[in-house]
Parts: sequence; C-alpha cells; structure tokens
Amino acid sequence: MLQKDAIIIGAGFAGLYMLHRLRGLGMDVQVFEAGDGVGGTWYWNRYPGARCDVPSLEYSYSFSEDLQREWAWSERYASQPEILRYLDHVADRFDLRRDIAFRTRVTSAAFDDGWTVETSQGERVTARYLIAAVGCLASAPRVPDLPMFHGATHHTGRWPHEGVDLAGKRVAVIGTGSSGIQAIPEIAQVAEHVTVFQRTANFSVPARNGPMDPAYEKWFKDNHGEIRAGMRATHSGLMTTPNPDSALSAGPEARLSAFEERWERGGIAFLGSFSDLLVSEEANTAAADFVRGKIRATVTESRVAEKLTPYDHPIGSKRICVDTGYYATFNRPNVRLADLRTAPLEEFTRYGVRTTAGEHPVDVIVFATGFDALTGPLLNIDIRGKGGLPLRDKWAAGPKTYLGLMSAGFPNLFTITGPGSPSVLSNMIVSIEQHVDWIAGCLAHLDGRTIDADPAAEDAWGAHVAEVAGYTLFPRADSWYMGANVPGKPRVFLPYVGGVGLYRARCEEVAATGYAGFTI
Ligand code: N01
Repeated sequence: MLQKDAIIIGAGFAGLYMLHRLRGLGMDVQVFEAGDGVGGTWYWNRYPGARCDVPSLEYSYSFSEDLQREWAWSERYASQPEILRYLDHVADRFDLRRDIAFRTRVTSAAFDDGWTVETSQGERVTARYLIAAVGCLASAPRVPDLPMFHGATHHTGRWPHEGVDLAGKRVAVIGTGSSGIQAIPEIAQVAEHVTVFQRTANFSVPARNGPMDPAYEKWFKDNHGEIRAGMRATHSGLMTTPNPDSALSAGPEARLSAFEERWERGGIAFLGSFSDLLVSEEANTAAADFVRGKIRATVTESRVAEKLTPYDHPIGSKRICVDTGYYATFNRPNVRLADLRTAPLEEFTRYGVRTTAGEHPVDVIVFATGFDALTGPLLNIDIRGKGGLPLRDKWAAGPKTYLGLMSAGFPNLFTITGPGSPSVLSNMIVSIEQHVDWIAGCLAHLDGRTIDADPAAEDAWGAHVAEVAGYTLFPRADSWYMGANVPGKPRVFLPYVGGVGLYRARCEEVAATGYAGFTI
C-alpha cells in the first residue's frame, strides 16, 4: 500500500495551495481529484454566465508576489473560463500536477493511528495527515434523476465541458439562486423560449462588470502587500470598506443616496451600504425596499415584477445574487416566469414540466437547484474516526468542529473552510489562504505527532458560532447557510459570521498558545 506523509482531497484553490505549502515543508503528498483537471468549483460550474461575484484582483492568490505580478485579469469580475485558466497556470507554474491523481474520487477514509483512504480507482493509500480541500458546494450538487423526460437535463454545477447548444430550444430553468440568476440572461439570448420556474424570489444587485482598468490594476499590484494585509483584517475579506454608519441614524435622503451610490457601483458591496443591514430588521427593510423599487422600475409587466420581488427573507440573509441584466430579461418576449408558489411543481413528464397550472413543454431542463452545502462535500465521503465512528453519525444533528478546522475524534484530519469557519460568508480565497497557512504552521509544529480537537473546546466553539449567528438576521431565511435547502438536513447555521479578521486573530492566538483547545 502506498504511504505518504499527507493526503489532500481536492485540487481547487484550497488543494493546490495546500500542496504547494506542504511541499515547502518537505512532505511527500498525494492529492486526489475527482475531475480530470484542476479548478474545483471552477472546473465543474461551466454554465453560461458563470462568473465570480468577488472582483478578480481580490479573488486571486496572494502568496506569491511573482504570480500576482505576471497574471493579468481581463475583467473586473472574472468569468469561469478565465479563473480556470488562472488555476491551470498556477498548477503549471508551481509544477503541482505531478502529485495530483485526476479522475480519482476519495470514497472512504478511516483513522487508525494514521489515515487510510480508498479511491474510486480501487487504490488504498495511507498517510499521517488527511486534509479535506473539498470546497463548500461544488462536489455535492443536488441532481434529480428524470428517466421519463425525452430531452436533455443539466445541473449548472455539472455543465458539460463541451457546452450545450441551446439555440432554437425551449428551455426550462429550475431555480433562481446565484447560478440561475447568472445563467438565465445568457440562456435567454440563444434559446427560442425560456421558462423560469421560481420557488423563492431572490434579491439581486447589478454586477456592473467591465474590462479591467489598467491604472487600477497597476495600483493594486504596486500596493499588493498593504492591500492584502488590509483585506485579511476586514470582516468579509474584501477590499471594499463598509460604511460604519447605521442606516437607522441616517435621514431618509442620506439613506437613499448611500443605497443608490452602492447600487451604481455594483456588486455585493451593496450590503455594506450601512453597518446594521444584517442585524437590524428596520435597517434591512430599508435596503430591501430600495431593491424592491429597482425591480419594479425594471420589469415592465407589474404582475411579473411583483412575482420577482422577494418578501419572505431579509436581504442578505440568503446569499445576495449579483447579475447582469437578470430582471430586465423578464421583459423579453421569449421569457416567461412560472411561479411555483402559486402553481407548485407536480412532476416532470415525458415532454416537459407539469405544475398545478398545466404542462410546460420543453426540450431541455436546466437545474440551478443548488448544493448540499458545507457538510455535503465531506459527508459524501465515508469518513471514520477513532473507534470507527462515522463522521455522518457524529454530525447527525449538525456539524461539530473546533474553529471549522478539526472535529474531535478525527485526529489529524483538517478541513479547509469547513463548517464553523467564515468560509462562504467571506472572500473564499482569503479564507482558504488563512486556513492553509494555519494548517501548514500546525503540521510544522507537530513534526509527525498526532493532534485532535478537545470535545470541550469544540462545544464552546459551536456555541459561539450559534450565538453570533443569533445576533444577526441570517437565521431568518430558509437558506443553504442554514441547511434548509436539503430535506431532512438539520437546521444549523453552518458558517461563522464573526468575520475573517476576528477569526484569524483567534486562530493565531490558539497557535501561539501551544494550540489551546487541541490535544497533541
Ligand atoms: O444554489 P441556491 P445556486 N423545486 O441553493 C431552487 C455560490 N455561487 O447554485 O430558494 C424548485 O442558492 C431554490 O429555491 P428555494 C453562491 O454562494 C456563486 O444558485 O430553495 N426550486 C433556489 O432558487 C451561491 O449562493 C456564484 O425556494 C428549487 C435555487 O433552486 C451558491 O453558490 C455563482 C428546488 C437554488 O439556489 C449556490 O447557488 C453561482 C425544487 N425542488 C453560485 N430545489 C458567484 O460567484 C431548489 N430550488 C456569482
């Protein structure tokens, strides 16, 4: 049986950088990757319009000054193909591919002094340390099986690499989260007809994407060190500075102008218009009303505008969407909104989608129905810790982690951006680099010894994660942050909302005090 110092699961942003760091420690590492290329979420999510909602320069590695200097982003927000090209470049530049086994899914991992993993290729490999760089979403898409349907079906997170020719086709899109909201305007431009099946209306803000401004790019690169240090200390890991004022203390005119200014600027920074949008219901309603007004002003048919307007959750309590022409797409003659609240979905028939209002004949069904977020990518692997305890059993009532980095009883298993860490509430690249650096520092400190989280420290961290979430409006939404999108999944707020700056300080303090809360 092959023996390694460490095994990394996944070759996305997290796995690639982890491999690079562990090589720097002189470790012999094996990476397993299910796809036939690097990229993780950017390898799988190739649907039309797939694009990052964090500005390109901020959504890139900071660990290498040379990499940063030599790579040029073409747009303010990078498209999926460009991000994938970037990750391919990183893999080549740092000669990472030679330690990655592609088309190889880790199916199980069991601890007995070290870890033994089994793969879809029938291999068994052991290593002292196991690092799950499985991402938060992409490896666990929710794909229904529709044997009856005559046409093609595609999940946005499993889009065929050769693309899908939708020209002249009647297309159903199910789901109006970030993926659907990005894909629908693109699909509408080529398809003969698009029916959008909406269960929950969502808030979306315009991206205002455009070509990269060379002067801005130069400024960013010239001041890279200072800018990146600043980003690491913020709440979100983004460069944008939230307005520290309260929406409630601002007068109506100042409030409107702050919302208008951020709306014009574009992107998720809209939620930083004021400091209290995610903690005060009244402040949140002001922001939500502003966006509702924009939807009504954009969509010409008032009945459709009303259906597209969200009322059932605070703005930002579900991941805010960022779009290019989403609401205006509903003014096109070839786009129709099917509201599943008034006419619920009954079944997929041979020729289309049937709701209680009748059958919609279509040629292609696009599922933009999301993912079993945060826990799914880990629990899809049969992971067993001390005494053979399955992680699925330990997490039956919700994930239990210490700092989102380890789970007690699963020694030497690290989770990059795991549940209980800022992960999906932050700029993922900042959080990934922070976790990778912390894990690399920890492994250097361990020098081959075994580490496990203390159950008491884990319980205290879990209580803290829940307590902080309780101060916010996040738990008010039926979101994937809460596990609410997967039937039967425990309702627990999964990421840590305390912010990347405070979280980083906490992790650094733990390391500096001899890994308090861990047993070595
Ligand atoms: O998935 P989602 P996503 N019948 O879970 C609906 C990141 N991301 O792939 O709200 C009918 O958000 C569901 O309806 P409801 C980002 O973090 C980033 O869009 O559950 N409808 C919802 O409308 C994002 O948040 C980027 O009532 C069903 C939709 O499907 C995360 O990935 C781009 C249904 C799912 O929305 C996930 O986004 C894309 C059913 N049975 C994704 N089941 C950017 O960087 C589900 N739905 C821009």
